[in-house]
Amino acid sequence: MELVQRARQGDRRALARLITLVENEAPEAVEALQELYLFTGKAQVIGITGPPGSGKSTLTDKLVKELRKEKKKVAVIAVDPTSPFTGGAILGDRIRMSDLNLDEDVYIRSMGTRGSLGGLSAATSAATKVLDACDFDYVFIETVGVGQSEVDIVKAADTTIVVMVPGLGDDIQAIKAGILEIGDFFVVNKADRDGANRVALELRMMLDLNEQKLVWQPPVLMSVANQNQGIAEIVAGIKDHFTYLKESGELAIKRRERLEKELLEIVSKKIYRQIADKVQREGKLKQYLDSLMKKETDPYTLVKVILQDVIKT
Ligand SMILES: Nc1nc2c(ncn2[C@@H]2O[C@H](COP(=O)(O)OP(=O)(O)OP(=O)(O)O)[C@@H](O)[C@H]2O)c(=O)[nH]1
Ligand SMILES: [Mg+2]
Repeated sequence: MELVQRARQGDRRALARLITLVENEAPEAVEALQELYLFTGKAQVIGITGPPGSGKSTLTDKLVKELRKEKKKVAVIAVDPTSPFTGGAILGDRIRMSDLNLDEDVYIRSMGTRGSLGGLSAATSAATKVLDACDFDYVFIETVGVGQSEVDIVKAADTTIVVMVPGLGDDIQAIKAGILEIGDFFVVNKADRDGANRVALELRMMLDLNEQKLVWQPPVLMSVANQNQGIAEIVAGIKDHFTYLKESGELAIKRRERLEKELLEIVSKKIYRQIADKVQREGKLKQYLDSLMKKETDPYTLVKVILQDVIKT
């Protein structure tokens, strides 16, 4: 596919079009993803999540710049599950990272809700695949919040960073247990403010209670992102974690599990489409519904009939 070739050669407009294609599950997306699959698996995907305004974008911007010193190719997907595609927060991200947009080897993409949250995490993971296959060394996924929805989005990541800040009120109490489990490390940003040490200490204590069974001990780091403090340490931590994942075999396990889920999802979508198409094409759906309404049969019996019908053909 020409678009895939152009994107892989570094044509940014082709890359943008390719991502749009797979995000929207356009008909050509399958062909594109078929070709891209071979090239995936090299990038480290990093999820960055945390409360609104905690400094995730500022931090991401600085991490990208640090990695650019080593000439790494870096992509950022800024996800905002709460705002529509043209949301204000997203515009803010664009402005804050605008100087990075001029860099040929940095690619930034914003994403907002598209109907459902499930749709958003699917779009994020599709975009991640494209970027990985186009030889980006690092793909950051920034997503606001600390709830279940963010946890789902972050599942596409190899490494998850949870950003906290002092002054959230009942800070740590407000953190759900889930967030402790998804963090591969924690960054207490805005360490120029009072209470950062306490937040870090409390996090450490909660993690200690949690981690007896873990091989990887999630580090708690501090940063002042807007002053570029603590950034090199976080980059080192990101790399350490990837090394750990590879050497322990955990990366292979994670990726295998993800593939299993994906494969079964593709199969079930495909089967569903085939059956639904067939039932509708032959005008049988109306017939089936009529007999259901008349209580001539029940849905479970009908499902058997439908499946047998599909197997026959
Ligand atoms: N004092 C202080 N301010 C910071 C620090 N890091 C970021 N900020 C400021 O905090 C504000 C929010 O930063 P963002 O990077 O937009 O935070 P965010 O988490 O991406 O925000 P959302 O995406 O809207 O959730 C900005 O005004 C930053 O300049 C820090 O370490 N210390
Ligand atoms: Mg942001």
